[in-house]
Amino acid sequence: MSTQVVSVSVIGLGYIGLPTAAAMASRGVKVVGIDVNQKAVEIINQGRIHIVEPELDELVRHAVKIGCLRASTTPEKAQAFLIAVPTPFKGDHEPDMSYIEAAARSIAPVLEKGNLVILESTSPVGATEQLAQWLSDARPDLTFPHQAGEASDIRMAYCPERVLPGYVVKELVNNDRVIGGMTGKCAKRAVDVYKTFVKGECVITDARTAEMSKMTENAFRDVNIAFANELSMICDNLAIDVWELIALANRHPRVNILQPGPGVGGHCIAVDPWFIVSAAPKQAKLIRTAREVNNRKPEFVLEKVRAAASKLKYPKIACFGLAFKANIDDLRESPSVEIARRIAEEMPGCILVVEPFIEILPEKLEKEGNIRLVDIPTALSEANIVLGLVDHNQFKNIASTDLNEKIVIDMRGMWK
Ligand code: SAJ
Repeated sequence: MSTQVVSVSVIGLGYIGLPTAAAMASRGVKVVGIDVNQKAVEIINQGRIHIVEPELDELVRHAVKIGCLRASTTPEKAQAFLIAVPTPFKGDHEPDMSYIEAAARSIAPVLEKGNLVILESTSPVGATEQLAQWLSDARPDLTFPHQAGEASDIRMAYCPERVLPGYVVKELVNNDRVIGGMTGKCAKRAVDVYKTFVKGECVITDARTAEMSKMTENAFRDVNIAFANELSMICDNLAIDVWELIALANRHPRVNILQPGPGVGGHCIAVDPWFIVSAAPKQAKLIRTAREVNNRKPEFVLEKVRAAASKLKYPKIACFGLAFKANIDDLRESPSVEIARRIAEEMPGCILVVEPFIEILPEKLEKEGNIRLVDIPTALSEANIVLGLVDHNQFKNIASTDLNEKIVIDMRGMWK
């Protein structure tokens, strides 16, 4: 029988925590979001948002207005706790679990018998067991599933998200969810929480398989993008148009090659496969190589830019796009930002940047001191080398006649 979910505390109000909190709250669950960022807490309590994600502003505004969502910097009692904090990797590609550990320490004092703790952050296999250990270290008066199994006071589960930035509000509701309980009862309690707002199927498994499934999904994508990126470098060498080649090959009923680009960015695909590599270095050969191929792509782009610049007396390079993918403002781990920075470093005074989704340059580029953020017409009138890095809609609409006189290096196949 399902338990009615009345109150949930979401720890971490970022790109995943905030939409999840708002989605549950909009269905009448009393949600308290906890974040260490005081400014974000204030903004959310005003019914506004501190990140850019389509439709999220309206969802949060509504949830706060009906009195079901509020934010705080201090954890408080709830029926269920959902942890959605970042898991970056450390210098050696080992997952950095310090945010999860800090979240555990912060909720431990308010935990009560009967509570459910869900981990959503992308995590290595074994992370949920580790979280249970941290919580039990802090609360020896309570029992946890790794000690007491189905008889434990606290239920624990790992439930990864798989939403696509830019479509988070829709995908949160419609995607199927993997629900990995540390025991069967743990999984069932977690399904009750997700069923308050998820229309997709909630598929039950154990916590370790659920942890691995999240990393597997992103590694699958990384390997496939690496295949496209490797093809693009092979085709460059053989003077074949890779975009045409992929379109032709994809006419095969069982072939579906992804698109090459300047590299892989974002906070997920460029990060998560390393967790598999660091857990199983001997076996994860293909996954490691894919990461290396994708990481090398910006250097390939730079080689193209250097070759073009060497042909001109006064090269002026316009980089089109900084975001990690099309039609979003997110610059995290973006290969385009690194490419622009390297051009500014190697060819001072020669670089313009066009990024319609931002108003000021990120600190990393501002620091260079010689990069100008300009609009499309300015870039087209001043530059003699045009470098296409992100296929934003605004860029796809540039007329081919505007590019006639330029050296065009198109990493997204948008100006064919
Ligand atoms: N990219 C290419 N070629 C392609 C597709 C993507 O170069 O054909 C590049 C993009 O430009 C970008 C990067 O890959 O730099 C990642 O973009 P993406 O759209 O594939 O994925 P993300 O990082 O925005 O979101 C991913 C999604 N994972 C999968 O598709 C397996 C999303 O469902 C996950 O929820 C998210 O990671 C996450 O949080 O892990």
